Parts: sequence; C-alpha cells; structure tokens
Amino acid sequence: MAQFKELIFSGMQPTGNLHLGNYLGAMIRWIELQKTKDCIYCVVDLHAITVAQEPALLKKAIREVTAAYIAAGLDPKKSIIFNQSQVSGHAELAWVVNCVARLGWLNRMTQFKEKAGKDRENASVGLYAYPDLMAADILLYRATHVPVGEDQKQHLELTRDVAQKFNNDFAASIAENGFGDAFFPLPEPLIQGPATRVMSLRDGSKKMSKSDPSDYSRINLTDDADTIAQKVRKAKTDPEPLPSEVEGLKTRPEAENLVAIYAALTDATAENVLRDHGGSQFSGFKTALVDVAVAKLAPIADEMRRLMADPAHIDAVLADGSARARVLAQPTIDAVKDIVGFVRS
Ligand code: AQP
Repeated sequence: MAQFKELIFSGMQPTGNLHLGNYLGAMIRWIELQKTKDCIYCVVDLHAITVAQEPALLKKAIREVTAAYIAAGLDPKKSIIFNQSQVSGHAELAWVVNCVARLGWLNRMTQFKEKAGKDRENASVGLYAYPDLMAADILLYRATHVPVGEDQKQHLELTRDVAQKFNNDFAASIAENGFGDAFFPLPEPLIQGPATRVMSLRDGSKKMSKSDPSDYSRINLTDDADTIAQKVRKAKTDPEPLPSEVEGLKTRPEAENLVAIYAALTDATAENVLRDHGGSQFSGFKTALVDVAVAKLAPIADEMRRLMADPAHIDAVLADGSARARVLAQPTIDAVKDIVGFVRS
C-alpha cells in the first residue's frame, strides 16, 4: 500500500456561535496536534449554505469562527487556516466524489435524517450531499487524520469508503499516472478525550448544537463569565448526589455530561473527577464547574472580541491561509483529472 505523508485536516461550520461541544469535541485536539503535526483547519462555509443563511450574518460568522480558532490557540503561521469557498478544489473534487459515492451510502447518513426531519422533500440537495463535500474536503489534501467529535464518525466512514472505491475503480489509471497502488489515503478519524459528544445542558439525550433554539442548551465561546455561570446553574440535573464510580453515571445522562465537561476542561478523566467530587450535591459541583469553565473560556471570549474588532486582520489571515491551501490542493485536482480521464488544457 502506498505511503502517505501525515497530514491533519478538520473544519467547523460558520452557522452560528461555536460552543463548548465544538471546543471540547474537536478544537482542543486540534490545538494539541498543531504542536507536532502539519495541520489544515478550515472554516467550512460551503457546508453552511446547505441550510438557508442570511448573507450578512454568514460573513460575520465566518470571521467569528476564524477568530475563535485563533483565540482558542490555533496559530495561523503554523497551521493553515482558511475558508473553504476560497479554494475551488473543494467544489471541484466534490463533484467527482458525487460520482463515486453511492445513493445507498448517503441514504444511511443519520445526520441528514436528523437535520432534514419530517420535511425531507424540502431539504436542499446540498444537505443530502453534505457528506460527499466533507469527503472531498479531506481527500483534496490527501489528509491522513481527521480530529472530530463523535457525531462525525459516520461521515468519516463514508470518506474512507469513497477513497477506497476511487482507488479500486481507477486502479489501472492510478498506476499508469505514477501513483502506485493507491491515490487517496484512507483517512483515520481521531475521536479522543473525555468529551467527544457533549450533550445539551437542557436535555442529556440531545447533542449540544449551534442550531438548538434554546441558548441555555449550550455554552457559546463568546459567553461572558456571568452568562456561563447562569447557564451552568440552570443546567438540568437529577436529585441524587454525584456517584463515586463512573458506573453510577450510566443511567444519569445529565450528570454524566457535566462530569465529562469538567473532566475535559481540567484535562482529567471522569474517574479523577468523581474521586474528587463523588458524593457532592449538584449545587456544589456546579460551582466548581463554573470556576473551571470561566477560567478556560473567558480568556477565549475576550480574545475573540479583540480580534473581531479588526476584521481586516481576520480577512488577511484567511487570504494567506487560502493561498497556501490552494497550492496544496491544485496537484490533487490535476492528478484526479488525469486519473479520471479528463483532457487538461
Ligand atoms: N456536541 C458536540 N460534542 C462534541 N463535538 C461536537 N462537534 C459538534 N458538536 C459537538 C464537533 O465540532 C466539529 C464542528 O462541527 P460543525 O460546526 O461542523 O457542525 P455540527 O457537528 O453540525 O455542529 P452543530 O453545533 O451541531 O452545528 P449545527 O447545529 O449547525 O448542525 C465537528 O468535529 C463535530 O464533531
């Protein structure tokens, strides 16, 4: 099997404020990986328009997500930070992926079912084909590792299926064009840490999400200390004190969620957290949780506000990142055209 250079790729949608789920599920890992690996972090604006967006708000959200990346600790000099629409290879490769992926594969995608809901006939074609665009995002850079939250596992499996099928379908042409026995790597999901699926603060059975109508369901990265405190205090819990063993969280989704959040914010495990807080009432545990959440998140919110006051700087970061991403994307697009059999002029 061909050898591929290790490369990290991931992205977030500018569909509103980033929240604690995005931060703990993915971004914390991105920051860690950046220390030792080559990383590309994208603001996936093409994905955002799979549901209706107000143009002026979309522009603001793209800059805000970029500001969040930088404020949380991503370094635009080291990692490539850019917005997807500025590198045309994403849309170009997505078309080829559309022609490789099978309808049956997309029909199994649970995120589409959840997002389209009962009004499936009225959902955009883009929302349905979203996983193909995501596969193209990753394969465009022939990325080998993709740090994401648990909810993206199925889309990553589809990406691997697309890569495998492309490698098989075009095996002869891949070899003829000098790429050996495989053109695309099969990218590996990196779903790691104590909070790979952060749940809503109002309902422990629902994922924390930007699109939840209740702002009390999530902690936004832009929330100030008072708002964080209010949201944590109002978070749904049950009447029992915290258990001393992880086993005791099994049937208590809200308690399990708050313990996982605490663990992720303090770089600990749920076992450690329960060793310190087992037997506590929620009132006391929530006070401790507010302290760690504010200590971690308030500086990010402050830095985001500072960065958002200078949109020209954010645009310059995106322009620089887009130029660097284009340089990496173009050889893949050229090679895919050769492999598929297009005449390049
Ligand atoms: N609740 C979560 N827990 C852990 N990880 C999460 N992620 C999202 N929500 C959670 C991870 O964050 C990354 C970026 O996600 P996204 O912005 O592309 O979109 P999403 O997964 O659809 O996030 P939302 O908040 O639910 O957005 P809306 O409401 O617009 O659909 C991904 O790595 C994701 O796993």
